[in-house]
Amino acid sequence: MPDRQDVHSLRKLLTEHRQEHLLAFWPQLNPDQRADLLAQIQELDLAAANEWIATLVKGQPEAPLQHDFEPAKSYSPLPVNDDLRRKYREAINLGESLISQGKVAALTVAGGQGTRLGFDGPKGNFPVSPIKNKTLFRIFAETIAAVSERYRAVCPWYIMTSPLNHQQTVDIFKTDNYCGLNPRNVFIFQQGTLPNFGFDGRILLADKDQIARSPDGHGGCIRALARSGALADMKKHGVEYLSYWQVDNPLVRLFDPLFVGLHVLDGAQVSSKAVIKNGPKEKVGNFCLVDGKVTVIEYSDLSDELAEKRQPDGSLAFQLGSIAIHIINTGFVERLNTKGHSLPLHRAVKKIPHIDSEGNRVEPKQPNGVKLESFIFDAIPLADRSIILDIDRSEQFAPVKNAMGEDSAEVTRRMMIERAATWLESAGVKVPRKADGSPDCVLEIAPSFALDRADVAAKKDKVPPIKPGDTVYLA
Ligand code: UD2
Repeated sequence: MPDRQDVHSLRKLLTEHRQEHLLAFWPQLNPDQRADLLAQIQELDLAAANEWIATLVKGQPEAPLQHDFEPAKSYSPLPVNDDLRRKYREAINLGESLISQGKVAALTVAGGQGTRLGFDGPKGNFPVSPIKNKTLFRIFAETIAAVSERYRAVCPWYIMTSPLNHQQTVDIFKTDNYCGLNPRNVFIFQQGTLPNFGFDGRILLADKDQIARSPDGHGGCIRALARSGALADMKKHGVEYLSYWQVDNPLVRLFDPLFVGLHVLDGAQVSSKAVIKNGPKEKVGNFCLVDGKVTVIEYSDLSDELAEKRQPDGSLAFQLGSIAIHIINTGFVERLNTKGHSLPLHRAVKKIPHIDSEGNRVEPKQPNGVKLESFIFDAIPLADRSIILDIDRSEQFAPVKNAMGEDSAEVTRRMMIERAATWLESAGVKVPRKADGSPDCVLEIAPSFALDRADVAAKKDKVPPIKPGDTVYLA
């Protein structure tokens, strides 16, 4: 039970920071609610909040640095000369060796709300595979199991959730028996949250005893990895590299030896996969060099002029799109934490449910405030070195983001079927196709059957003949 003095000094402090309204309903709260609210207020960093209010809530953030600003360079999907052929071979060998030694772990960020998809519950539980309706989590789990089997290695999986979906995520894994993985190798941890602000700089109340808060962005994983004990767990198990991806992409190639190997050979601390953008305005970050450092500039921050700029061959000047697939050194995560480096915050103007000064619930129809979040790609320029590997989109990137249209589950399923078809065709299997070129069958390849084309080629004899209209599941 908080004593009077505590409350008095807190009220004084809040008044100095123009946040005294957080105690407006104090007389109506019971002792538990009071203790809870007090703890929430004590956790606030009011000095930092003042700065955020000035620079991000009331003020407009600065435009990204424009001087010495040019497109970044990348490794191409396939080596283009003998030197690179040698280097790619060396990288694959090194990557395979590191994975076999258990030095690489998986890290999924899954703390987002998935509002655009309109799916109730953690997005990882969204059923997406074309025949078996496997969830995203299950596809990743089966992939990790297959990688672990291929390299005879322990491949731990760290999953970041947020208070919005943590318990549900844990329950899903328990109910699904960790999708066949050893629970000891699945570490589910929560990211932090940040308070939400009205446009006037006041922190919003979600209820009389609750400060409105939201997850601190996928960049929050840097701090959450340390705070949750995940980093210590990695250290204990000798993990040195994290294969990072977002929960929405079922085509992701986890534990990619080429990517791991190039990253390590080049002495990088954070590296990224990229796709060639499908147009100047595709909603992905742009890989740029700012003052010689690889930096991601969000699509909304790249001027139209630069977005449209072309090279002499007609291709986009800023063509490397960020798809949020990275290799991150655990030592780098540790360094960022010990140096107290926090990633910069970005503002997102949102409709934020809250209570008004009378205590009435408000469900705003128009944006009414600002949420703050940090982005993992802001860690890239903090690294001494960073490489980019350009990959073939149809092989590795098909995010489920929207209920309909672009990046919808329907498009993702189509891409999963198409990838299965090309893997089978490259192994010499005949796949029936329609007049428009799309597969005239529904195909699903389980990770236990194949992780890549080479696996399909090796198991070609196990594939039954495929007739038009067939449904073929290979496991
Ligand atoms: C992200 C990238 C975009 C591109 C695209 C590729 C940003 C700002 N943009 O766009 O450049 O790479 O992905 O698909 O990142 N998440 C958390 N905690 C949070 C917020 C998000 O774990 O507090 C996770 C979320 O669960 C998801 C991922 O981060 O796995 C991406 O979040 P998003 O859907 O908000 O990102 P998006 O699609 O706007």
